[in-house]
Amino acid sequence: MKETIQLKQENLSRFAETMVVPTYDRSKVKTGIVHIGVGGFHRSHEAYYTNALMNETGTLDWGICGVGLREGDRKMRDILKDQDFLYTLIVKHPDGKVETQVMGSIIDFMLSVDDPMAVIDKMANEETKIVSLTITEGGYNFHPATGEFMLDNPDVQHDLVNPDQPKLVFGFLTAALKKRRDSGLPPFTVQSCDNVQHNGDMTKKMLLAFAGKQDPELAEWIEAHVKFPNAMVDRITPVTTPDDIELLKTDFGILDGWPCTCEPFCQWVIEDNFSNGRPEWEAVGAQFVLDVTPYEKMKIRLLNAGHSVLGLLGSIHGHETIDGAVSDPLFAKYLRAFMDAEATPVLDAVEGIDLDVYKDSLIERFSNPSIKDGLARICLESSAKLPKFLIATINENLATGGSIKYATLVIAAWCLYSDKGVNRHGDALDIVDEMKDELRRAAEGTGDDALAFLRIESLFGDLAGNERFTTLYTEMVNAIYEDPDIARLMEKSLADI
Ligand code: CS2
Repeated sequence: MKETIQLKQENLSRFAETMVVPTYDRSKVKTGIVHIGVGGFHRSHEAYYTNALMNETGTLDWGICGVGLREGDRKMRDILKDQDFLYTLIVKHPDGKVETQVMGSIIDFMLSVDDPMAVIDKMANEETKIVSLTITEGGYNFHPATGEFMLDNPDVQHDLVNPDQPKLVFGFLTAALKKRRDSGLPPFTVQSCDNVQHNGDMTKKMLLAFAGKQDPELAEWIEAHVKFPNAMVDRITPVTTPDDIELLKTDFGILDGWPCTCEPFCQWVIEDNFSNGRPEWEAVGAQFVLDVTPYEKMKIRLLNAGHSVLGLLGSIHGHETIDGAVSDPLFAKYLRAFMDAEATPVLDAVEGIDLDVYKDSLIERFSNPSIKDGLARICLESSAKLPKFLIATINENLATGGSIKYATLVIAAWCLYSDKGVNRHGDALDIVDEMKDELRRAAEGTGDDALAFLRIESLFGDLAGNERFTTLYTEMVNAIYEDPDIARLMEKSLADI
């Protein structure tokens, strides 16, 4: 049996023969970036680009200090700390080929629940030039239907009166920016890496709403000086499994407590709009552009929405993974029909991108049998995702008279999924959603009032008042409650002219 070695800085040279490891001197790396939300995606994307930049150009100014805002981040912090913040990136190709590489760009990790002031100080440190975020769609605290900051969130109320002990991201950013302003330092850039359309503009709007309540003068300074680049981020990153840990052990002799797996494809399109310098990520494949709007809309409305279409319909049908769902010819056909007939007509042209080729490439990526992206991950926090991924497309098609049937069936399926929590065979589904109880309560009313689910105004806006939508939805939701054989309804939608 192969000897197994713990992943750690002092052991790095022992891996160098079997695997690509950082070639830069990690002890000399400065913390240019403080990143909030170190999960799989940050580790396969921003940390990956930054590691590549340090390896290829030798620049050492942009090391990353991770920050976890929740108690739930402790496990990742503890595991990474034990291995000097090193981790293995396992890139899985469709033909079964596996590429592994040790990432060294994260050089520290703090938990704000242990010491919020230390996190504020780190952000306020002169060396920090960027505070980047992957806090998920829900972390931005905007009202899904109106897009306004939700001041009544109890944690926001807490943060407004406890500037030194914040819980949420906006409290930390405000406190750190205040420190910088008061000590005459230039502000950091606030860089969102989440799948939110206009993620930079949205972050700015939310931060200004919070800071404006706490310290209006500071809010004016933030508005005038802090930059919030918009960006489109993309790399499919499934949840790490025990098999991934085992693979490293048996095939490579590495003990890594929390590796990160992802697909080979990787894209980052960033608006070149920074307050205080930036890494040359373009040297390692990122694109800097003047306007990312068309890219982000294309990605969210095709890739992320496509995932949700497969995720919700597939969960009810009994599929477990994206590749499993898309290898089912009916699901593949349905996905393409949704993309062609509903998502594409409301997209803007993207210079240099052929949308048909883009859609083909998405289906190819979804088909990667090595990725095994679980539908449970895709359906996680659907209430924070669907308003922007899917409901926005329905609304735009309602305005133009375009097709809505494919997306409407997904909403009807979401109602059944939220109500019953089982697939069509009666097996329990693992539903994780901040709004889980509210969704279930509303969905439960469907028997008496077919539109009960749609009456959650914060998600659906005034869709319950749109006759064209409600007629179709009522027909579909009644049919699905009568018989949850979703395939039959998908076939019917595909057959209807
Ligand atoms: C997924 C995304 O969370 C989701 O619903 O669609 O995590 C998706 O895999 C990434 O955005 C890919 O870039």
